[in-house]
This record gives sequence, C-alpha cells and structure tokens, in this order.
Amino acid sequence: MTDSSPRFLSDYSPSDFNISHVNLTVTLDDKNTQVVSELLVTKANESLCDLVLNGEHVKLISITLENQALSAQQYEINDTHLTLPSSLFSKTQGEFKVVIVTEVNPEENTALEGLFKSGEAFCTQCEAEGFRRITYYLDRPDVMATFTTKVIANKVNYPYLLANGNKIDSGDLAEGMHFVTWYDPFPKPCYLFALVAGNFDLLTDSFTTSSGREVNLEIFVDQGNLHKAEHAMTSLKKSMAWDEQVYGLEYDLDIYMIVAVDFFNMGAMENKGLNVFNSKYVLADSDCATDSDYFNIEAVIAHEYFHNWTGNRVTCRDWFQLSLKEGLTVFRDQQFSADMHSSAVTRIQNVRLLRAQQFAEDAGPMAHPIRPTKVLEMNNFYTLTVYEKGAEVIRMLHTLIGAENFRKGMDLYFKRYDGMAVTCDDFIDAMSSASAKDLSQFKLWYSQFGTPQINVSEVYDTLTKTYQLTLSQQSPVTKSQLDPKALHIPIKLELLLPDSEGKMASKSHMLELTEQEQTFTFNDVTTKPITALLADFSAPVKLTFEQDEQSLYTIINHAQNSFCRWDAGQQLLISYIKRLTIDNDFVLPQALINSIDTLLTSKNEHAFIAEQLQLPSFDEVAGLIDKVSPQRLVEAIKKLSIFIAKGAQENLLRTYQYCQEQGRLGNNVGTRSLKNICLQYLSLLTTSQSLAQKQYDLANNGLVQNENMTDSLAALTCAAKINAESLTNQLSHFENKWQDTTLVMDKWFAINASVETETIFEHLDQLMEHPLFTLKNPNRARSLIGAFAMNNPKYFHCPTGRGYEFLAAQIAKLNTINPQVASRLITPLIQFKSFEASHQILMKEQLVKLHNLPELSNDLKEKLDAALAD
Ligand code: B3K
Ligand code: ZN
Repeated sequence: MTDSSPRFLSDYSPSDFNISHVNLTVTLDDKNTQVVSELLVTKANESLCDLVLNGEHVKLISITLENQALSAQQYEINDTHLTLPSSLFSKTQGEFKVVIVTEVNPEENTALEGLFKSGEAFCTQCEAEGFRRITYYLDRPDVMATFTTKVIANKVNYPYLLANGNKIDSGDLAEGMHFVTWYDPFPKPCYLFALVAGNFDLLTDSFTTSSGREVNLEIFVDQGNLHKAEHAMTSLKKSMAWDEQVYGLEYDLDIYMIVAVDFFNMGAMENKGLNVFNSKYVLADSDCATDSDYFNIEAVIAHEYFHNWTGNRVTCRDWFQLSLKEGLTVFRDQQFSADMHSSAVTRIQNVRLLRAQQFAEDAGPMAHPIRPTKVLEMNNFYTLTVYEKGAEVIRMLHTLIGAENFRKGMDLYFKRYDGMAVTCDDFIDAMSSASAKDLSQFKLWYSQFGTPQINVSEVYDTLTKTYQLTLSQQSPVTKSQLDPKALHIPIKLELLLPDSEGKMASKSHMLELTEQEQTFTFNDVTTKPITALLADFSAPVKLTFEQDEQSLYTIINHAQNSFCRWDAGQQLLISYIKRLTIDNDFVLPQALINSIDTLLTSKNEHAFIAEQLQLPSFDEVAGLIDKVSPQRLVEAIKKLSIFIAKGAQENLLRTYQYCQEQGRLGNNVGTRSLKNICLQYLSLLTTSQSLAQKQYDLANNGLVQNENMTDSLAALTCAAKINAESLTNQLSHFENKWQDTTLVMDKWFAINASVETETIFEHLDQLMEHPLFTLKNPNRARSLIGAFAMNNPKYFHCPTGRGYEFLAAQIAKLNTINPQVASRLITPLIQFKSFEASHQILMKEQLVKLHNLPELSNDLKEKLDAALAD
C-alpha cells in the first residue's frame, strides 16, 4: 500500500528532524534480506513533534531508541509509516540514536523500486521514493546525511559488493559469506543511496582531474560483455573532461562506478559514486549497437555524470523542484552532445522530440508546469515537461543573459548552495544576481503550463523603409489555469534581404517578448524582408506566421541559421501533410521535388541533409491538427513520402549508392543516416523495393567489415513498413543470429511490433507467447508494447479499437507487475484529444475499463483520473 492522497507544493514545510549519519548493514538474501539501520537524529526545531518515518513493503523486526528496545505499544505502524511519538524523546538532548531492523524480499520486487534482483544481481533504485522500500526513513530530499554501508553476501555468488562512496573495509565471514564497507563523506538525500551485489566483469580505467587527483573508473557488466563497455568508458572520460573545461567542475570522490543491469525502469540513475544503468545505455559494439545507440550511451553517461554537481552536490528541496536538477542537467548534456557532434543536428533532434512528445504532454490531461504543484505518484513526474521543456527553459535563460553571465550564474549557484537542498527560485536568483538581469517575469515559466502559441504579423512600409513585426502570445486557458500571464520569451530571428548585388544577405536579431502583444520596429530596411523566426528554436513555443511557399524556400536556401533552414522545410512539409488530410485531390507541387533534388546535390553535411529529408512524425503533425483522423494522417504521410520517392528517385538512388560506397571506405555516421533515409523512400517504390533486402543481406554476409547494426535495422524497418515479402525470412534470420543477445532481441521485438500488416494482432499475440518475452523486464515490455503503440500508428489507431484494446490489456497486467512501466505505456491512450470523436470514444472506453481495475496503482490512478476528468 502507498499513500493515496496527493501532495501540494504549497504544503511544503521543513523536516522537524535531521539525520546526520546513517549506518546501514545489509545482509543480502533473495527472499529475506535483513537491513539494520542506525540513524543519528537531531530535532530541527524546538517544537514537540512525532518522528514519522516512511516505509512501504518492509517488515519491521525491531526498533531501539538510545539502545533501549521499544515495545509494539510504544510506536505506531501502518502500511506507509512508522511513528515514534514525541513523548519518547521529549527529554533527549541533542543527537539520539534510533536503530531499526527490517526485512525485505528482493525476489518478489517486480516493481523494481527499492532493493530488487536484476537477473542474478542485487541492485537498488531509490529515486524518487524507493528508499522507504528498503528501510524506515525520512524519505525526502531535504534530509541529507552521510552514509556508511556494510554489505554482506555469499562470496561465490556475489564477489562484488558495492555501495556509495569510498571502500573502507572488507573481509571474509563464516559460512562462505563476505562483507565490504563503504563510506560516503558527502551528505546526501536517501534517493541517491545505492547498493549492488553480483558477479560481474569489470572494466577499469582512471581519470586525472585538472587539480591532479586520480579517480578510479570502474564499469561493471554481465560476464562476457567486457568489450562492450569500452564506449561507455570513453564517454565517461569525455564527460569528465568537458565538465572541467566548460563549467570548471571536477569530480570529488576517489572512485566512480557504473553498473549495467538488464532490469531497470528507466535509463540510468546518478547515485553518488555508484551509477546504476539500464544495460541499454552502457553496452555497445558495432555488431550489436546502432549509431543512435552509441550517441545515446554517450549522452546518458554524460547526463548521469553531470548530475554529480547538478543534482547531487546541490540537490532539490522537495520533489516539486525536480526540474532544478533534471532540466539543468538535460541542458548540460545537450550542450555536451552538441560539442561532441554536429551542433545543428543535435539541436534538430532535441526539437523533434520536444515537438512530437512534450507538446503533446503539455496539451494532454497530465499537462503540468515544469515545477508541478500537485503530485500523487512522484514517478509520474519524470516527464518530458520536467526534463525537456525544463532544459528549454534553462536554454532560454542562457540566451537571455548570454554564455558568459550564464557561467557566472552557475559559479554563484554552486558557491551559494553547495551541499544544500534548494529550489528552482534559488537557481534563478543566482542567475539574476550574476547577470544583473531582472528575471522575475521569467520565473513564470516554472509555474505556467502549456505550449505558448505565438501569432505573428508583419507590415512593411515602403515610404519610411520600416518593417514592423507584431507578436502576440497566449498560453492555454483551462480550469486550472484561468488567467495565464505573458511570459518572458527570447525570440531570435533573421531578416533576409537582397544586398546591393542582389544576393540574399541575412541579419540576426534577438527580441524579448514580454507583453501579451508587442510590436517591434526595424528601421532602414531597404525592401520587405523575409523573416526566419525562432533561430536555434530559441523558445519552446508554437508559431503561427503565414509565410508563402516562396518565402519558405528562400529561408531553406539562404538563412544563416541551420535550424531555420531545416525548420522552414518542416513547415512546408507539414503544410502539405495537412492539406492531404483534408483534400484527397490536392496535387503536390513539383517545386518540392526540385528543392529535394537541390538538397541531394548540395554540399551540406550528410547528417544535416538526412534531417532535412526526414518528414515530421505522425505525433508531431497530430498535435497540429484539430480532431484529426489517424487513418487519414497515416495515409497523408505515406502519400507525401511516395510523391518524394517517385519524384526524386534518381537522385535518391544516386545518393544511396554514393553513401553505400563511402560507407565501405570509412565509418561515417552522417553518411549512414543519409543513406538510410534514402532507403526509406526508395523502398516505397516497387522498382527499388529490393534494395532493403540487399542491404540487409550485405550487412549480414559474415564479412566483418560489413557487419553493421544500423544498416541491418534500417533495412528491416523499411521492410516492416511495407510488409515486404522478404521480411519473414529476414526476421527469422535475425532472431536466430541474436537470440542470446538481450538488447538486440529488444530491437527484434520492436520491429515485429511495427510491421504494417492486417495480421498484426495475431502476430502480437504470438510474440507475447515467445519464450523470450516477459512483462517483468521493462525493456522487453516496452520493446513490444511501446513500439506497437508508438511506431505503428496505422494499427494502433485501427478503427475497430483493437489496438487500444491490446494496449489496455497489457497495461492491466503491468498494473500489478510494475506500475511505473504501466504508467509510462499509457501515454498514447490518454492523449486522445487530438483525434476525431470516434477514436476518442474507443480510447476512453479502454481508460474506463482500466479505471475499474481492482488494486489500481497510484501511478495509473493519477493519470486515469486526469484523463477521464478531461
Ligand atoms: N534521476 C534519474 C531518474 C529517476 C526516475 C525515477 N522514477 C535519472 C536521471 O534523470 O538522470
Ligand atoms: Zn537526470
């Protein structure tokens, strides 16, 4: 059982007790792990208060207070709390010691929160509120303590016993047991606690910090996987160096450990000195990982490493402040990725995710500000809004005050708050002091939700040579946001004008939109300019600006800012898709093909051309059309793809072959993405359909230099999209080849779930029965169920409602197995508002069914309540 009433930001009050030190002794056993927790507690204020500790799914064995055993009459206990009444320590002066002995059952813990088993290993996940599943504690981020952790387990099965901090002791015990003791000198909230035990392979390395300290780096992986940890190690060292160079931040312990496990609810966890990672974000070699796997591993390793300062050294006062650490750390990992790779392409990928997923969240029933005000299940708030929009808010700040002031602000933030648990306001105040900029209006980004809509109009006066842009902003008005205020929004733009020689020249500007409506005047503008708005996507907003096709093409060809060039193309493509959804007879213009031909023969970097060729996704466009028919949208996107494929076939083929040839000469990620986007188009045409099969065969012909997972998977994805004849054989070849490699089999399940075929539901049923399928492994569950709901819109939105029914049935099972995973997977069902009425009815039917489940978890309840009230 867990608490079933929501909590409110406005109810925050500091803890009545502090804990200075925790001494934990954990004796590991599959069913009966014993936890002895010795707490050094002090009262935080003069008032007489009960000591109320959180605890869930733990069995209390005994409590002693100041070495006196307490009898059951002396305390209160229920499913969620252990209360020591104030009378017990009314006379105690200063620090007092509480020793609590509990037992937990890791093997039964399929929710993967607290202490659980991942395969043969023991590991923990405590953020947000998992520590209370290990022992009774003040499980809140503003209670910070130093920890000593002694881990005891069987030596043969668990040769490695790990916890936070530095190793201070180890030794053998009777009956084949051994122990290791760790001490973490940095006071931390219990959500950063970690413990791991297992038999791993270990990759070691070291890093010398700029002040000359040597840090041991250790990556623990399942046996036999050592070579797959190299890329993670390189990424870690790059991250450590980058944080020193860019932010002057050094690592602080003598050891940094990462453990990769197969059973994990999310990507990774930044526990102090002992990160636990989903193996998906650690393991890679060129046979089994794609280019995007490599990219993501580097980004997640960096993200968790950067948390050591933004999250661990300075942490959150309460969970409503989550974006304090997550938005900021995502911004830092985005900066890092942009520095390591193409900054233009990295930015485009950030924006695609934001527009397709975060905008949908902000428009759906679970919309919340980046600093939420009301929470039932905290795990529901590790959202795209808190993370990605949170990062956009930090980016806007960076834009408004400039890079130099931003760095000064970061320095001040650490100077003021190192070792403390603070709020988003504290962060903005540090930025404001460092830059001398008034950021009071800017703070509204933390309390208002919804994607602001910005409408733009322009007037050019030939006589006065003035150009005026009028921008108006509107955030969504709803029951819970009756009167949204004007936000402080940086708008970067370019004015494109022919110069004296008739060539297009561009001038950049930054406007600060602070009013509901504001007019900006540009003087001495020789002719009516073409305006490219939102350079670098300077704010997370939706823009309405009527620009004709000609202007968009001009931006595509002449804007300085690569984001603007890409975005103008996307706007054009979106407008065509929209037209196709309402008008069957709409004839797509030849100009589009001409511009694609130009693109394909341009000298731009390959990765960037690939981005320009990529159509906006189903989700992104769905969010832009009111009450869209999903079937029509799928058809429209397909029609546009085929039109491009036919029109630009020759150049697509030529580019494809050129990239294929280049690929043989070297390993270029951008060239591979360009090749595979060409393949996506070409495989839609009967004349070039066989290319995908050939590519698959080539990538699997046993010659090491050709083996490449990116190419194999791209070929399979194309074949799945058109349900090619060769697909069945290829999928079974792939299955045979990779059946022993868990992460690759996840990819196999995902491709299977995305096949566009009438028989998909029978196929899904078979896949659920596959010997390697289990709902208990989150990656596996997501690779089948999530991939179907996200990547197979045609059948997920099948007009009979069968797709929705399938998803709901799996969520019902996951409700008891793993509520966090269930709650993540429900997203596409609750975002029904963008679809036409007939689909809304079918989706809601499933939501009502789920709402009636016996023992509905808080995770699902919170989302279903919101969705059904909508
Ligand atoms: N802080 C963790 C996420 C914890 C999620 C809890 N449900 C990973 C990260 O953002 O770095
Ligand atoms: Zn994070």
